[in-house]
Amino acid sequence: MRAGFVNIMGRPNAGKSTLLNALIGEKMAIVSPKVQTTRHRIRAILSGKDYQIVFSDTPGIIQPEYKLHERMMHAVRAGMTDADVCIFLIDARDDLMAIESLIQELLGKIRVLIVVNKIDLIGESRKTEIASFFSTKAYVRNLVFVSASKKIGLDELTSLLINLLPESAAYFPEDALTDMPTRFFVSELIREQTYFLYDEELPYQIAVAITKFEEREHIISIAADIIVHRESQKGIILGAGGSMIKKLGMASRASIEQFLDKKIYLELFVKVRSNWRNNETFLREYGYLQ
Ligand SMILES: Nc1nc2c(ncn2[C@@H]2O[C@H](COP(=O)(O)OP(=O)(O)OP(=O)(O)O)[C@@H](O)[C@H]2O)c(=O)[nH]1
Ligand SMILES: [Mg+2]
Repeated sequence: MRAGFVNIMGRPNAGKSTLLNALIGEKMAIVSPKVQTTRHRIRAILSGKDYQIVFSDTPGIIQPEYKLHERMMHAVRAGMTDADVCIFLIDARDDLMAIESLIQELLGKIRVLIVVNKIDLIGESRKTEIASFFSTKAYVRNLVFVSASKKIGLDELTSLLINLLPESAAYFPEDALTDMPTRFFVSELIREQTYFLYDEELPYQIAVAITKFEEREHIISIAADIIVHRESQKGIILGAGGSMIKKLGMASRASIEQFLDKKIYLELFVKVRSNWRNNETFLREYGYLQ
């Protein structure tokens, strides 16, 4: 039996959350075309007959501008030190020198498994170029090419990970997918929809707090607050005559029902919490501080 912890890190938009979902085969982490989608360290567990891999998806590495960002980078650093294997995920089109400096600056002596994602977007010559660039680097433990969204190279990656893990008993029950609460995933699924419904900067200014989660026999009754930090944003979230929040509610409900495999009743409220991204009390309340 082999078991251990694998951390997935990398720059925003590399496809970390897409990779986690593809490896687990379930939607565990929200994904969007915009950068900085993931804010928490998200644990998801893959169990087989003789192995268990506990993955952590982490926020993309950025230069912190707010307390929220500092907490996001805290989640990245926490994952570095306690993992058996550190995956550094890159976009196949990334500037390799920039990736190298980031790895060296961030990781010091920790060696990484470089996973090159989005190979569906590059040709053979770029692949050769990437392979030769990393072939001589001391910080590289292994190099693997995948496409997370097209599901290419994932079995090879999983086998390699199992081989890199120490011999150990499983850490979690075999049927566990995560050790995080359902409420967390529900709030994330609502937040995910905001990336698709609202323009530009607004999703970055939003937090979602679940205020009610009541399981009844045939339905789960859920209420959530959409937190914004200015009064003007409240109007945008609501939309003319409440049209946008209605869309948000419908799209969220569909994705939560799919995730929980149960009917849900969802109520959304908008609350203004001035400058919440820099306020420790609010960050704690919305789950960004442990
Ligand atoms: N073409 C292509 N696109 C991909 C692939 N993997 C992920 N993507 C896309 O890349 C975008 C970012 O994916 P995410 O999984 O949210 O990226 P992330 O690294 O988790 O981003 P942050 O959470 O913001 O750090 C999404 O639009 C994905 O659909 C891939 O293999 N090929
Ligand atoms: Mg992500």
